[in-house]
Amino acid sequence: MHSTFHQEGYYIPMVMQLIRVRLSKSSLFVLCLVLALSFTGCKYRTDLKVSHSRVIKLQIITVDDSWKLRKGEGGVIAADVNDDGRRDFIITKYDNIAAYDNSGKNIWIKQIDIQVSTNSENNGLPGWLGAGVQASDVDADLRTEVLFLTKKNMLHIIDGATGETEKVILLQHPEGTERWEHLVVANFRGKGDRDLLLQTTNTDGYRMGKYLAAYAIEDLLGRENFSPLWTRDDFIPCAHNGARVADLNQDGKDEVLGGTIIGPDGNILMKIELKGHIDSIYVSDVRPDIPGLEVVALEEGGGNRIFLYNHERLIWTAHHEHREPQNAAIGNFMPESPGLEIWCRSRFDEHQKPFMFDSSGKLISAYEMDSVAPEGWTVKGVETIFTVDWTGKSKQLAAAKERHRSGDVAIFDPLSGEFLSRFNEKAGILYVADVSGDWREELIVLNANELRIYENQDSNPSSNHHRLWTIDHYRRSKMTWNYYSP
Ligand SMILES: [Ca+2]
Ligand SMILES: [Ca+2]
Ligand SMILES: [Ca+2]
Ligand SMILES: [Ca+2]
Repeated sequence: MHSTFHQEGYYIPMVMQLIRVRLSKSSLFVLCLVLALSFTGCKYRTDLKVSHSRVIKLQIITVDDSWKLRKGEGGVIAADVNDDGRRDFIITKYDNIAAYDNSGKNIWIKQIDIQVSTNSENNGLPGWLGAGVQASDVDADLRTEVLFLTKKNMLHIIDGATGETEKVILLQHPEGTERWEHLVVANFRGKGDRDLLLQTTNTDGYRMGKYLAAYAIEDLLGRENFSPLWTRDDFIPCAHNGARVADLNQDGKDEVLGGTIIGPDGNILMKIELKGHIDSIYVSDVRPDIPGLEVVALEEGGGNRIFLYNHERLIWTAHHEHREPQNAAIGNFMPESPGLEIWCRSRFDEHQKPFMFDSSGKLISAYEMDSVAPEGWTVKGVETIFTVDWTGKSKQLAAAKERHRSGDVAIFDPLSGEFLSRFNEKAGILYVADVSGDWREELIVLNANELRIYENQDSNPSSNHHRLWTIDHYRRSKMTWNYYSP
């Protein structure tokens, strides 16, 4: 139990509990009973029918619950806010942003009109569950800054460790837009995290984030009349989430990822021929035999195709009976097959029929969710599907929550659909990242006013593996995700 904190006039009760749960097949019943007794107050129980993860640690961080809740508005990211080498948590909601350290202690909390939204096509970016926040050392003083936009079109840069405001900058936004709506710390000049990408949507009609502007952060910090490095008003974005950036060609500078790939100097490098719009977009080294990273985009409408491409060419397109892929998980789900596999959830509102392609675009798996989901799982299937390094083995798995309800969370094998672990939850938000530091990833669940972190304590078969945070596109993806593109 932590003490209480006073900050900015708020009184914030903090509770942090650490519970170790040991589960084995033989003692499952006894331990469920123990768990049920331990959690009488919050009616908590966990079920694992699994050999993958017999030992789970659950950390519960109680977050400020005085916030106004607007479903889907705001999100969660992990970042080392206070520079102690451990990942902390930033939670955003309507009119609020708060940071909790790795142990669960509140670092700071602010009531401010942060730019978060629900569906971007009606309300602008960052879209459902988009956190609308970035964290990095953007001025090279070896301290992390936290950056976010407000509804009054201000860019706030605050000191991560203290929450003190370093700079508030009024931005100019393009004609026909309401304000800048999405921000991504980027490296466009090869100087590291010293640049900022801004994105926004057209105010009228179906809102699409076609407006981009890139700034050098030192210009924003130091000049009265700063001008952008470049701007564009013709970016082809994913329809439902903000732009992502990654160094596709590994030349030390970031590209901006969408239906168009924009180079670090603002020029269009590549454009895919969409008939519909992009529902979901990802970046990874899907094809290790091709230099650099590849982008996966899922099309809604047109041919309902999956596109694999990079900064210079289309590698392939594929479809499964022209069924809408809608959401995906990209990972090493079949280690014996070269490269990464692409799992697609399918559109069906009920009775989803997922399918999977190998890295050459060949269909390798298709099944019905109803035949693999455990008893009582919603017929609406899964959502917020993250690839997860849970076991420490080369085969990756996927984590997701029950769709369209604050429900359970599960880890499943995308190849077979087998549900390996199910966690009894009321998950409003699911997020996956390595926050424990053993390189494997944890499941981070926002359940009402509790942030619940599930960690696999089973033996780690590759304990010398590099930390995932050292991979630039992992770090950027984990700061820039939303519901459609975890
Ligand atoms: Ca930290
Ligand atoms: Ca700094
Ligand atoms: Ca590059
Ligand atoms: Ca590659």
